[in-house]
Amino acid sequence: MVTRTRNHLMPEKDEAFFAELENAVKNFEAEAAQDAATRALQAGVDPIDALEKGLNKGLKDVGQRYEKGELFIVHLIAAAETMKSAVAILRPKILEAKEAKEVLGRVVIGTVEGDIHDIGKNIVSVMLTAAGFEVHDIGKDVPTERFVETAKENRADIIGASSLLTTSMPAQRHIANAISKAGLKAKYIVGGAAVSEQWAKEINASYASDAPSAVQLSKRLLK
Ligand code: B1M
Repeated sequence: MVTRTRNHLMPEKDEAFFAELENAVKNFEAEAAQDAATRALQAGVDPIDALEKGLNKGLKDVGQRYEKGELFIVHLIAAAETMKSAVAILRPKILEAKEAKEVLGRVVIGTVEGDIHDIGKNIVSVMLTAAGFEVHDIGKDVPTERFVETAKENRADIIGASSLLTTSMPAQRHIANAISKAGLKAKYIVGGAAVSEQWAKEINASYASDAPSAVQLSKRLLK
C-alpha cells in the first residue's frame, strides 16, 4: 500500500483544498493550482487525494463542457497545463512515500500510438514507482513495436497501455497481439478513459480504472 498521509483532525480543511484545486483547473489558473497544491501539502493533505478529489474533478468538468460545445480545444490545453503544473508539485511527495525497498516487478508503460493524452498515464507511473515497481515510462503516441521491444530489453513483468480515445483503442489490441506473437510472458494491463473492463476482456488484457487500482492489480498479477 502507498502510505497515505491523512489530516484526520481537520477533514473539512481537506475539502476546501480539493475545491480550490478543482476550481483552479476549471478556471485554467496554473499559479492558483500550484499555490493550492503547495499549501495543501504543507497542511498535511494526502497528495493522492489532492489529485483525485481536487485536480481530476476539475479536468473531468472541463472535458464535459468541451463535449457539450461550451469550451474549445484551447481550453482543454490550458486545463491540462494547469493540472500538470500542480501534479509537478504533488509528485515528489507521492514518491517520498515509496513503500518497498526491493523491486516488486518491472513495468513498461506508455500511451498508445495516435494518442497524446498522458496525464493519467503519468499518474499511474508515479504511483507504481511509489509502490516499489521499476517503471520504464516510454511516453505517449508510442508505436506498438516499442512496447514490445522495451519490454524485451528490460525483461518486463508487466506491460501497460493507456488510451483515452475511442480511435486509439484498437492500438491496445495490436499490442496484445504483438505480446503474444513475441512470446512474452509479461502480464498486460490496459486503462484510460476510453477503456472498459469488457474491452480489456475482449483483448485478453487486465483492466484498471484508476491509478490506485492499477497498483493493486499489478501486485495481484505478480503474486
Ligand atoms: Co482530449 N479528449 N482530445 N485532450 N481530453 C478527451 C479524452 C475526451 C473524452 C474529451 C471529450 O470530448 N469529453 C475526447 C475523447 C472522445 C472519445 O474518443 N471518446 C477527447 C478528444 C476528442 C480530443 C481530441 C481529438 C480533440 C481534438 O483535437 N479535436 C484531441 C486528440 C489528440 C490526440 O491524442 N491525438 C485531444 C487533445 C487533448 C489535449 C492535448 C488538449 C489534452 C491532453 C493533454 C495531455 O494529456 N498532455 C486533452 C485533455 C486534457 C482531455 C480531457 C479533458 C482530460 C483527460 C485527462 O487527462 N484526464 C479528456 C476528458 C475526459 O477524460 N473526461 C479528453 C485526467 C486523467 C487523470 O484521467 O487520463 O482518464 P485519465 O487517467 C486515469 C484513469 O483513466 C486511469 O488512471 C488515471 C488516474 O486515475 N488510467 C489508467 C489512465 N491510463 C491508465 C493505464 C493503466 C491503468 C489505468 O494501465 C496501463
